[in-house]
Amino acid sequence: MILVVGHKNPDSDSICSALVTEALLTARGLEAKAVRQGELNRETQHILECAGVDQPELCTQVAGKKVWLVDYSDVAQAPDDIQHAEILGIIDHHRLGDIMTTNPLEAWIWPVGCTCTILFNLLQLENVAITPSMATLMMSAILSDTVGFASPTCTDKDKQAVEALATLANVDDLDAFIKALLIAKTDIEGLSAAELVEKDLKAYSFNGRDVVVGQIELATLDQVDSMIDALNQDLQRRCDEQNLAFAAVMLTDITSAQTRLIYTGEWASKLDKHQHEGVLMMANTLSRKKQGWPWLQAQLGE
Ligand SMILES: [Mn+2]
Repeated sequence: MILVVGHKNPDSDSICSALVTEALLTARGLEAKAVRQGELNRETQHILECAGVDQPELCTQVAGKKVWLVDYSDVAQAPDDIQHAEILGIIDHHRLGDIMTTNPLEAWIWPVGCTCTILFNLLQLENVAITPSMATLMMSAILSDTVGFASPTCTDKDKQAVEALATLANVDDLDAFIKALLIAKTDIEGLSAAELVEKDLKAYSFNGRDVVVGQIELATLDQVDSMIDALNQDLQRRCDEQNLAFAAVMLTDITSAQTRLIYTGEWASKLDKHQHEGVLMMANTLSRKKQGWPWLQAQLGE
C-alpha cells in the first residue's frame, strides 16, 4: 500500500491532490491511499461536500511505508518520521525543498499555481478517465491556490486546466462557484487566535534556525481587528516553546491584495524599519510562496 500525503496543516490543494494522486496510482494498477496530516479547514470541507468525497484518514506516522508526497518537498512539512519511509514520488509546485531519498524517485515539479494543475496534465498524459468528482476536487484546489486566478502564481496552464475541468465537473456558472469557494476560504468566525495561526502555518529552516510563517486569507482585514494582540501572543508562545527565531502570520485581504504582517521573535527587529505607525503592510501581496516568503528571506538574511 502506498500512502499519498500532503503537508502539515493541510490546505485544499494538499488534500485534493492527495485524493487525485490516489486515483492516478490506482489507475496504474497500484494500491494507494490518500491520507491527511491534520484537520481540514472550512474551505476544504466545502470542496469535499461539493465533490461528494469523504475526507482522507488522519495519518501522521509513515515509518516503514511507501509514500508519495504532494504539495511540498520540505522535511519540516512532512510527517516527523519521514526519514524512515520510502519516498517513491513527489508532485509539487513549490521551490525545491530539502527532502532526500535513498532510491531514484518519480518527481513532477512544475512552476504552476497548484499541484492539481500538474495532476490534471498527468491524468491526460496517461489517459486516465476524470470523474466529475475528481474534476471538482482539482478545479477547486486550483481556484483556491490561485485565489480565483488573482494570485501572481497563476499561470496559463492553471486557467486551461480549470476551463477543461469545469466542463468535466458540470459547473456552468464558474463565477458563482468561485464566489462560494472564496466565502468558505475566508470564513474564520469563532476561531481562536491559536486556531487562526495554525490554519495555514508553514515551517521553514532558514540560516540554520527554524521559523514559521502563517497566512490567513480574509475578505476584509476588519475581520481580525479585535484579535491582533492575541495573534501576537500566540506567535510569541510558539517562539518560546519551539525556540523559533521568527514567527509571523500574513493577514491577507484577498479582494484588495493587501497583507498586514504580524510578527515576533529574535529576528523581528530586522523588519521594524518597514513599519508605519506600528503596522507593517505588504502592498500588493497575495502569495506567501511567491511574494511573502521571498521578501521575508531577503529581510531576515540581512
Ligand atoms: Mn498548493
